[in-house]
Amino acid sequence: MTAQSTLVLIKPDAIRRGLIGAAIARLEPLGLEIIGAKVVRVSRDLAAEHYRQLREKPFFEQLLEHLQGTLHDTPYVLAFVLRGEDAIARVRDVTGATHPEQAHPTTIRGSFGRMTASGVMENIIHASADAREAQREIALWFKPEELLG
Ligand code: DAT
Ligand code: MG
Repeated sequence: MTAQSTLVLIKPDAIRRGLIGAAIARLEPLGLEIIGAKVVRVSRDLAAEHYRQLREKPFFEQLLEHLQGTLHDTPYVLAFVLRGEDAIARVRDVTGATHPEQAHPTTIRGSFGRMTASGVMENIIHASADAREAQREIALWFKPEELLG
C-alpha cells in the first residue's frame, strides 16, 4: 500500500481543556510524518465548507460555532497533515467513534470526549474519514506550498 495523507484538527474544546498534548501523545506512536502544521483562525465559510455534508443536520449551526471556537473562547484550531502507510484508517482508529460515549475508552474521543449538558459534542479532534475526504480536506485547509513534498 502506498503512503496516504490525512487531515487532523485539534478542535477548540481540546485546546480550551488543555488536551493538545494528550491528543498528540496518542497520535505520535503511529510513527506518521508531519508534513503540515499550523494554527488556523476558522472563518464561518471555512467551517461550513469543512462540514458541508452535514449542512442539513439540526446541529449544523452549533457545529460551525464549535469549530470556530465561539463555544470555547478559543478562536483557533491546530491543523496537521500526517502522512504514512494506511494513515487515514490508523488515525481514525486512534481517534475513535464520533460520539464520545460510543468511542472505545482507549481512543482519544473515548478518553477525553464528552457530550455537554447543552448537547454540544466535544470530541476533541477531527480526522479525515476516507481517501476522498482526506484529499478534499487537505486542499481546503492547506496550500500546496505549506506541505512538505
Ligand atoms: P466524525 O467527526 O467522526 O467524522 P461526522 O463527520 O459524522 O463524524 O460528524 C462531524 C462532527 O459533527 C462530529 O465530529 C461532531 C458533530 N456531530 C456529529 N453527530 C452529532 C450529533 N448527533 N450531535 C451533535 N454533534 C454531532
Ligand atoms: Mg466526518
